[in-house]
Amino acid sequence: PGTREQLVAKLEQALKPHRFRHVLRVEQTAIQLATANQVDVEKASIAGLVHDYAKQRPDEDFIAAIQRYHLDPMLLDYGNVIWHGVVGAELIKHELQIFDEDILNAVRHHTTGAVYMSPLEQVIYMADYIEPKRDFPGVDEARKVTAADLAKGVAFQAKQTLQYLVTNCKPVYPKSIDTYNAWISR
Ligand code: DGI
Ligand code: FE
Ligand code: FE
Ligand code: FE
Repeated sequence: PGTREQLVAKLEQALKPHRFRHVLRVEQTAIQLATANQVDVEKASIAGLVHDYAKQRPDEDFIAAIQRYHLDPMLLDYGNVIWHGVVGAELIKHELQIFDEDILNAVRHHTTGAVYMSPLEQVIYMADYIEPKRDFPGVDEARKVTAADLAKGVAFQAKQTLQYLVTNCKPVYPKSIDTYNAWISR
């Protein structure tokens, strides 16, 4: 994988400037959450940097990867919003040579969450949601809840996201519902 500087350079190439700056903010937020929750800070940095690596890839790249890596064909019913994490992790593994499964799972689950999330996965899921430039109703509450209790932050995001999706008539990826059910009682 090389040094952080080499990784940052690859991300700057792969992403538009606004998305690249988001990624740097997620990295910093992830480092803070990792420090507060006894999570490996270097893994948090790498996962924060790469979590949206595939966000700006064309649909054809994801469709090809779903076939090449034998991922669930049900994924074809969704789009970039779901693919850039779940399928993006495979692109990261093969193109950036990052093989740490905890980091790859943090990427896979950063949009929808998952029933089981390691502390690193929770850190990335929350850092993406509350990085300093995020500005949506409830984000300050999300920051407070997450600072007090990381798992409660996960539950908060799962509930808010599901509510947002239903209110706006967006299709809900089954894993998003599983995440809600698994975390809401925490
Ligand atoms: O890539 P980012 O914008 O930084 O953040 P993200 O990957 O967490 O994506 C957030 C968006 O994903 C947000 O607008 C809600 C949407 N989303 C999350 N779960 C689902 C979903 N969209 C659909 N259609 N279905 C889902 O289950
Ligand atoms: Fe994302
Ligand atoms: Fe997110
Ligand atoms: Fe993101």
